[in-house]
Amino acid sequence: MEMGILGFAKAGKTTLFNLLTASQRETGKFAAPGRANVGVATVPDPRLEQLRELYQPRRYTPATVSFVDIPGIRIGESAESLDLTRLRDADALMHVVRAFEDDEIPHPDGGVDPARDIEHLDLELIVADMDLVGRRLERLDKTRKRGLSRVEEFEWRLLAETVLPALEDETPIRELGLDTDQEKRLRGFQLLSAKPLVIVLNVGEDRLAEAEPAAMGIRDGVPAIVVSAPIEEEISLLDRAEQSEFLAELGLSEPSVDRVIRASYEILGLISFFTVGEDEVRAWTVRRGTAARRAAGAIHSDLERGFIRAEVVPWQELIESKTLAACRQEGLLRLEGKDYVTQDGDIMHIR
Ligand SMILES: Nc1nc2c(ncn2[C@@H]2O[C@H](COP(=O)(O)OP(=O)(O)OP(=O)(O)O)[C@@H](O)[C@H]2O)c(=O)[nH]1
Ligand SMILES: [Mg+2]
Repeated sequence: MEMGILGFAKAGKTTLFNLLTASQRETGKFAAPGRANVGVATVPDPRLEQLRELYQPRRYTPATVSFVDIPGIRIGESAESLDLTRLRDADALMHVVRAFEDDEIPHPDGGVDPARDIEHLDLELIVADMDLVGRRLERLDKTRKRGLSRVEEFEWRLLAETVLPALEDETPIRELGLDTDQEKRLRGFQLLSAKPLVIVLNVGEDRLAEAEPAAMGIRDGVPAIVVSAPIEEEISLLDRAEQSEFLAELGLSEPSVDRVIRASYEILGLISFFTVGEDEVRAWTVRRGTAARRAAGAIHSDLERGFIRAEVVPWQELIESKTLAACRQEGLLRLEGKDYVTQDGDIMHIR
């Protein structure tokens, strides 16, 4: 699962990408078109850290999430821009919005205006989708004269009667509440406005506390997170004790990049289950709603094939009881079959 970072030029996308993925890609230059940065972020998880303390394992393996960072898109050029193509493979999108003032770094579109950029980017995604849907409809219209198959007819109706009118009305597809069949039909087109979206406002150091995403015309259902890239950079250089002190001074309970990573994980529809032992304490990533047997496949395909039952206990109960044996004795360890829906924070032992 991959999160696509996009936005207009000089918003701080690559700076944020570096912080998220502990990379050192070049920032500040106009990134060459077509060049994308790809990296992996560790998902911070206090639950897993508590389990590490309990087990003191030889190996500790948190969940990860992938990010791809593309050069800033140019207003009005989305449909032709090669770089947007790179985002079609992403499972969700993150719009990094410039909200910091800096005279040395000119905003490519005049003054700094987050609300305008948010509206423009929503529109760029819609225009790119309209282009694609329009071309597909043209082709279907031609075939239509000879008669469409049932599947093609379903697709034609969906595109012509639901999707295109919505886009023309400037409504992103993610807001249409499509049913599973419709979503499946559209999946192949990888429409950008259909992907879940998170907004990250990159504000100046002095404005971290007072930034107000609510006033910025962010569409309903789109989560927004405020970060300040320079502050996050400073935080990342401190050791843990200094970090918490510094964060407390800023009135934050954790680094904002941690929240960005977690929000990404969440919007991708991912949850973690854990396996524990002296050898390894580890988080495994599955989609929300995954049945136990499929979840076992995340660990190893043999476990999926040979799945009989899973022993399951919520992580808090293991922390309280200290050992799986104690959980078993207290009757907290449940035996679940292949159709059990894996819950976020489950400790699983597959048999
Ligand atoms: N003052 C200030 N400068 C920032 C902040 N965030 C990023 N910058 C600077 O802004 C410049 C552009 O940052 P990048 O991360 O390269 O921006 P980008 O969005 O990746 O730009 P493109 O890839 O060209 O679209 C760099 O010089 C950063 O150091 C911020 O919060 N405050
Ligand atoms: Mg960049």
